[in-house]
Amino acid sequence: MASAATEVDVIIVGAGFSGMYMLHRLRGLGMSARVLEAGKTVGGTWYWNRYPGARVDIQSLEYSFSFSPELEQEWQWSERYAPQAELLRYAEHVADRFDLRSDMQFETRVTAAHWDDADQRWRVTTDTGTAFRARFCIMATGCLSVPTNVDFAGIGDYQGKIYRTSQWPHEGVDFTGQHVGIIGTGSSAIQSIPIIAEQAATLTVFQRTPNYSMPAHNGPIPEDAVAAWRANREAFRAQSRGTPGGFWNEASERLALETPPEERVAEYERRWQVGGFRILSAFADVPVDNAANATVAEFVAGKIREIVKDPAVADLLTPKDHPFGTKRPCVDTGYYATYNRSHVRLVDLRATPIETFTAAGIRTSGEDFAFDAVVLATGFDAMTGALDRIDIRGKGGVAMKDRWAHGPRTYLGLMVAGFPNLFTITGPGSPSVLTNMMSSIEQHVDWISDCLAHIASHQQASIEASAEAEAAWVDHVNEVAAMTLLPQANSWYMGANVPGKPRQFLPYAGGLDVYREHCAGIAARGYEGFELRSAAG
Ligand code: FAD
Ligand code: N01
Repeated sequence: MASAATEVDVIIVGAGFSGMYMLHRLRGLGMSARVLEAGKTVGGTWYWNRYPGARVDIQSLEYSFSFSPELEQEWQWSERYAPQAELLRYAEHVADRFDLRSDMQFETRVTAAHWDDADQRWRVTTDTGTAFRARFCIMATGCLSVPTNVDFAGIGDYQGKIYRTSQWPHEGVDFTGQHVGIIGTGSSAIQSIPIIAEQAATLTVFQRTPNYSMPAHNGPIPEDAVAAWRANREAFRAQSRGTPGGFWNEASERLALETPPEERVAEYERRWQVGGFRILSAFADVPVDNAANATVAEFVAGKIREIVKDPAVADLLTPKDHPFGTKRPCVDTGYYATYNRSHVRLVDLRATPIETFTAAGIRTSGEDFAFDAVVLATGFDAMTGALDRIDIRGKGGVAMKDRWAHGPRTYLGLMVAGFPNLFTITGPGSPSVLTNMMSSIEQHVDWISDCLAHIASHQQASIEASAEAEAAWVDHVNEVAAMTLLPQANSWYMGANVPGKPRQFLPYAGGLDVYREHCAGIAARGYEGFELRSAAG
């Protein structure tokens, strides 16, 4: 039987980095809050994604909270790109240090959130039967927290083991001596393939679309770099905040098409040697001009040809259907070189598609494969997936899913017209997944906190995005995306990886620096585009 609803000021859904920091800030405002989380502990992404090789692709010194200088001084990252276990330890440490768990409820999935216009409260229900009434509801449900439903024919008949990268067993998996297949060549696959190949007797990679990947050149962070960071952390953080990506990436104003070819290649080479995303910001015209973009695409293709010994395999691994950077590029350790190993095989699903799973393994149009285990690295229902799975109803009982039937509509990625007092952290229409997510999370949480403080100090009862402001923002998000090459790819940014999902560029491509200023201006002008109402209406 459902229990009586517990009353709190704010319900936060999700205990990843967004939900954790949101709770911390709400405590500072003196508001009561409860975090509801489906997983068993904090960490979100880093709790669920435990596949071999899982680690960040933004350097850890920047992919970490900046809100507490003390936290920063006491935490030491072991590597430039921290692995999943360390990120989870970090999340646990933050939870303990700021005593967050006492207001968190784990193994609790929120199933519905309904706005009650009469008493101006959200009614939140969960799969455990616990229910809540809250003035505010904050969705910290994650952009990449719901795996896609891949529905391969015959998958139920398969007798071997199936593992999803995003729901990896906590005890780990030992592939030693096994024949393993992996479907997908996105970031999760590209990180795990080299490590699975170390263990497995054979590894067969089923590729539908090749991705661009850059070397991480991972390793310990040099001590002098850590010392410099500690001594100047505020300046480093300010520098990151002033960038479009929320991390410092040596952005250049130079144009690829106006740079002599040898100089251009030398610049790509220098940045390739630094590793990670550095090559992305080599020239300002690469994200917006196909000819400029082709210069970096050809450079990376050359790298693939250099590393992969079999020219046919190198060719298969070379992206041809999307400009560089229009699908999230990957950062790897030894990915391309793994294909030089004799027990690793690449299968081109464009030439020979998967027809069905069988009891023994996978049948493509060309061949039958037998596997002890198959890994699904098939991605996420990004940005809207977690919200779609909650029955969210706003004013007049309107379902968010229906409002968003033709694609998500938000104001700033923060609020939705008709859904008062409901915020989305890194929601669709915000820079989010195009940035260092830690920077975007902190910016959103800080903005929401300031907004709630404003509401309290002005004795307001509710805030809601106006339909006009929302429509203008949606247009702006689309216009900005159209100025770039980003919509040219069939990417999850476009919703293209989920059958039936409306095609719309989901994040805001205008840059976190520009967006941050925009959000600050809106707040300074009395929350322009938002309707604030007192209890009397
Ligand atoms: P999440 O960490 O996704 O947390 C959301 C939480 O909400 C989850 O724990 C989920 O269980 C919970 N939840 C969702 N729905 C419900 C519900 N109905 N009821 C209860 N609980 C619910 N970003 C970067 O910037 N750099 C990186 O290097 C990077 N690496 C990544 C690697 C992987 C493998 C993945 C999948 C993503 C990566 N990201 C990266 C993006 C990453 O998701 C963010 O960096 C960040 O961790 C998001 O934090 P969050 O709290 O917003 O969301
Ligand atoms: O998922 P993806 P991901 N049959 O969607 C293929 C973050 N992240 O989990 O491209 C055959 O990128 C699909 O093929 P195609 C990061 O933001 C970061 O790897 O659709 N194949 C693709 O190859 C990232 O972008 C890190 O043709 C199918 C793959 O599966 C995001 O999370 C690490 C298929 C899915 O790739 C998602 O990454 C991990 C089918 N039916 C994740 N369905 C870091 O490095 C899908 N595919 C920090």
